[in-house]
Amino acid sequence: MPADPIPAGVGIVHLGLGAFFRAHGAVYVARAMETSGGDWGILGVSLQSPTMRDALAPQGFAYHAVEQGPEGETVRRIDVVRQVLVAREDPGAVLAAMADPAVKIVSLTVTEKGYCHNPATGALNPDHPDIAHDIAEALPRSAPGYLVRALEWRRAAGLRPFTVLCCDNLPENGRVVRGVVLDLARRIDPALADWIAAEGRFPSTMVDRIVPATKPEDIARLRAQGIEDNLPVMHEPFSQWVVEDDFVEGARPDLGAVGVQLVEDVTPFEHMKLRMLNGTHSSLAYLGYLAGHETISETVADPVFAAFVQHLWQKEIIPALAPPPGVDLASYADELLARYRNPAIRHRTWQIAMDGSQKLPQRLLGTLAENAAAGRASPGLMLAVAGWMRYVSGTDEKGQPIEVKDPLADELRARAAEGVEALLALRAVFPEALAAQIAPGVAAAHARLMRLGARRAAEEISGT
Ligand code: CS2
Repeated sequence: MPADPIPAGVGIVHLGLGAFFRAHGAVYVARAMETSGGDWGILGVSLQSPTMRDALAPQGFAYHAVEQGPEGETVRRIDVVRQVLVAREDPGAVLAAMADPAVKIVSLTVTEKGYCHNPATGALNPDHPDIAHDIAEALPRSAPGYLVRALEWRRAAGLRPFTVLCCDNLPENGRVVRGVVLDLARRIDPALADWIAAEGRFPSTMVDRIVPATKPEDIARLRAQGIEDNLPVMHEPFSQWVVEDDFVEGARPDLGAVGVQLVEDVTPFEHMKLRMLNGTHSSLAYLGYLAGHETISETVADPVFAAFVQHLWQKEIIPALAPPPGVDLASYADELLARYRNPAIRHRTWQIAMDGSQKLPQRLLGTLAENAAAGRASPGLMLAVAGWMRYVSGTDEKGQPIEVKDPLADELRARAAEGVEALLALRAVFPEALAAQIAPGVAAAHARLMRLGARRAAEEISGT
């Protein structure tokens, strides 16, 4: 079966080798190997583009992770990636690597849209063109397709499955991936689905580190210090990884030795992080962008938005959350604001604004639904949703075009032209009952936003 043996020492295949995993999971794995050993080298896979492989191959797949704190930078060389494959060029080689007996874990950061699911329900979208392809053809295109076909190879070879370790910002991410994989497997071979259901492991994880896209000036700054790197990663000092300790045969790096929190139930951590961090990140991204702010640190340096984000936490988000064991949510919010303020991190509002249709449900709409059920007002979250609606219309407050990146961008623009109701009728994002509940509030927030602009509308809410 496997045509080319994988490099020695590989124990993990990672799908979607982007900046985030290189600055987060890969750093933990490298430190765990330094501390406790083990064959946990990483074979990275890019599903589409050869950029990562072409940048890293000439430097033996090692790269630099640059910690950017308010007081300066610390550079660390990470040498844990052993090879990078480009799935589109050679899907068979990727399946062979995933089916190699040495591989115990397949981790993923393929972004929210990479799971080909319905963001509002979490279920597989069988009409997704890549999923339709992957049901019919043995060589897949989608991330769920790679997981299912590689598991099929392993079953045929009499191997145990690998652990699927999702590292994307989805609520109960392990359960979402398990559901998507089982649904796809059942459409291909029900016996395969039964085997995965019985033998497979899909621990949920909460991942956190702010990792803005690497800019040409970052590469030039390192070069000026004598460090040559085609594609380093920039990240903040903070890092957190909470993982459900549920791996096939218990096989994993010694993550506990390097600060990963291994827990039985990750759900309260995920809810806290997705709603408090990502929820306010998206709110600040849409409203901050519309107000003319380029980065998150610029946005919260504006006192109006600093007050607005604190209003969101204190009045609208924290009241709907159950804190994880041992966590004080008010202190967590203070820490988040300090992280957002870090001026060394230039995280563009435009970058975070991407793929809103895939992000809104878990970041904003869950809180909105719970507040509505509890009779709590959510004027700030309604304004954030209205900000997204104005953003996806493709025109900013000065009449300038916005480059909207979203898998549904065309549909969003068309609906935005029709108005708030047409956007609320998009069932991939807004469940019917929630849409009805929030319609008056979002319409009013949208009207204020159009009349006052994002900054003054935010100011009105937090009373600054
Ligand atoms: C951000 C996240 O781009 C985005 O949508 O909200 O990437 C965020 O920086 C990370 O989740 C932080 O852990």
